[in-house]
Amino acid sequence: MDDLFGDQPGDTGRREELAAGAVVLRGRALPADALLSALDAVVAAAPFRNMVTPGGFTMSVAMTNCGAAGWVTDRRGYRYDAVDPESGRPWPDMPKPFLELACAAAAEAGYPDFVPDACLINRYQPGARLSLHQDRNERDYDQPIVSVSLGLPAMFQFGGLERSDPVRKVPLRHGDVVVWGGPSRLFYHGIPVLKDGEHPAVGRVRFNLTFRKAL
Ligand code: MD3
Ligand code: FE
Repeated sequence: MDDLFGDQPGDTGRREELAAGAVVLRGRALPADALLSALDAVVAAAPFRNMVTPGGFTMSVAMTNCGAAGWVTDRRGYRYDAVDPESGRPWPDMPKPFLELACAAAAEAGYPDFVPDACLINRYQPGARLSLHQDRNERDYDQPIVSVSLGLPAMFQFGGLERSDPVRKVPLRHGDVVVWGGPSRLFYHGIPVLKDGEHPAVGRVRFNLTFRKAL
């Protein structure tokens, strides 16, 4: 199997069961050229911004969205909105390479009917972090979340259904795709401070795309 991907790092093409319902598809987003060009187009229409939490903290992770709904936070709370609050316009359409990858990965993981309507795009520069949280702003927790990592590697942390549950660490690298469904859908998770580095194709940054059925 790995022979088919001779130009990619060793574990590409491998499928790892991280936890009940959580599947990593190593290197599933490679080659990432079409995704990265589509990302540029989304960001040109809806630039990255550091949003403010309801508690008044500016997030170190910069975010934008594409699709029918986008995840936003401000002093009023967390929610999905059809409109980019910075521009007053709808979020950019979900690019075809995004949608195709998300649907194919979900189908491989056992969710053949998954069609995302929201894609939250996170940008981590060295030093950025995302503290332990659950994703609970979506309507239907029976729908999985598909995440795609691009650029610098990160040590992803995930626990269980309680904030106090023990945490496991998993490296997520350029091209890795993870499908979070079933019991893992509401697991606490986060990204500790991103280490500095330089990715040959992406630069000094990590992007994460999370595909959701929000509405
Ligand atoms: C486990 N993003 O956007 S991706 C987020 O790398 C988020 O930017 C992280 O957490 C990132 O909400 C982690 C992996 C991930 C995404 C969603 C999940 C893991 C998840 C939802 C439920 C359980
Ligand atoms: Fe999350």
